Amino acid sequence: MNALNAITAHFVNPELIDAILPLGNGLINDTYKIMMKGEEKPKYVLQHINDKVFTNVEMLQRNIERVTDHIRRKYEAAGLSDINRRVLHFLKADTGKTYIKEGEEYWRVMDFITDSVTQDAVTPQSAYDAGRSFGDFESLLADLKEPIGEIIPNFHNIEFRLKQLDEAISADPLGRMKDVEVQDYVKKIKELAYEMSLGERLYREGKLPKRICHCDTKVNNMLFDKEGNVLCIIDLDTIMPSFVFSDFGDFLRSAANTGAEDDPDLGNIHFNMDIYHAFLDGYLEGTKTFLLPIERENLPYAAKLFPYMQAVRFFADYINGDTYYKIQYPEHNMVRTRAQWRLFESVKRKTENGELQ
Ligand code: GN1
Ligand code: MG
Repeated sequence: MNALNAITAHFVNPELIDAILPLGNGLINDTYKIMMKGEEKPKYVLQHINDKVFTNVEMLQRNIERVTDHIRRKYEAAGLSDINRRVLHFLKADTGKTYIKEGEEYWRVMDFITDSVTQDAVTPQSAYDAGRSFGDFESLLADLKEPIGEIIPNFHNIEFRLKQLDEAISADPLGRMKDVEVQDYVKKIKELAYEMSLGERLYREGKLPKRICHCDTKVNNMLFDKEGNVLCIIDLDTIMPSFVFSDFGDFLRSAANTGAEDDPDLGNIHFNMDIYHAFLDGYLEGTKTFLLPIERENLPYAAKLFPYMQAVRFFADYINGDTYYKIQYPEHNMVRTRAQWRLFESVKRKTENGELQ
């Protein structure tokens, strides 16, 4: 029995496993699909949990269980069909927990959602549906009584991310600060630091609440059915208290970008207004029972904040010597930084023109 089979054996009968194959392209965790003997479609998903990023695995799984149980109960009460394809379900291991520790490594297994696909691009129609889905997701969790831990403290706190960038600049382990382009990005980022920290200031002034958010609302963290309808929200690791800006802004960062997150050709990168408007309409519909005026008014700021914050995070990782994000080639984090910055500039210009409302 190979290593992956031995791990999976804590969750399912190993005699029935046919093959375990790579799945997806996340930047943090490694994911596999589990094929069972005599079945054509994958049955389960095996995931290695990156415990350098998610240091408290017990809290991580508790958060996810609370959220998925809560959503499942509401779907059941509403008499929804096909619930197993609409909300993730994690298997209990022979330890009684939804994860195991094997040596120094953590693993978990969930059901594979059949006949589903991920997409890297959206249409205005699917952007509207995504807005509804993430809005509904927040709305479903608005009355969750059990606490949800802040799994990565200060995850979307831009002041904290800027501080981490300062630390990277001081440490400069690979001497990357010698580069003129790198120095230029430091300058451009710092010039806008105060303006971009608006959310944290509103929070300190007691004007802006935190809510239970998904905090990684990239397009490829949704499953669609064959007809292109949103089926299920996945990648629940980063669910935590945050500003609604997280879910709104991070979705548009990937969905409204006409280029790739790491596009080396900056000419491909623009902020697509049709996607913005469609997503906004869906999101406002999904959140209408709770969204406050201060949250609504600042959604254009959120659209700007996320490419800015992601540029800061990729850039700090580049200066730190690529210790956080998986990279495919040595300059990858710098290419990502340029691409996110270009997107940020595009949104910023449109915000200043009054195009984002
Ligand atoms: C990471 O693993 P993945 O690709 O779902 C990151 C997000 C970033 C994203 C950039 C825990 O998400 O915050 O936006 O990469 N997740 C974590 O693509 O840092
Ligand atoms: Mg992901």
